[in-house]
Amino acid sequence: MAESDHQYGDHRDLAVEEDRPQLKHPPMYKVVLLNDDYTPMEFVVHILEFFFNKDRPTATRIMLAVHTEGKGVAGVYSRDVAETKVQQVNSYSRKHQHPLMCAMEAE
Ligand code: TYC
Repeated sequence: MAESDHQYGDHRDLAVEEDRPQLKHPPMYKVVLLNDDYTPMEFVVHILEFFFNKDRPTATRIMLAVHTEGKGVAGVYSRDVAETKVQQVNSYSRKHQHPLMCAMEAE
């Protein structure tokens, strides 16, 4: 036992477990496109390519899924990125006078 342990006793019998840091992954958000009757299919494909980096076959598949099922996931992002995508897509659609709606949902 070390000389310095005399005052408080030594702790060689103490079981110490490392505190595990309580880290959580940040929540992710789905960015969804909603169907409507007026936005041209080609415009939706362009949105998926330009804002969501999809290749043309993938963009076409997602657009058709939204068209037939009512909505579909364009991508999954952190909150800030999802918010920015939604804003960009909605203002771009309005600028081109299309009613396309983009929204986010917690995963
Ligand atoms: N339903 C539209 C049409 O028939 C196409 C469309 C697809 C619109 C997906 C919006 O998110 C959308 N022209």
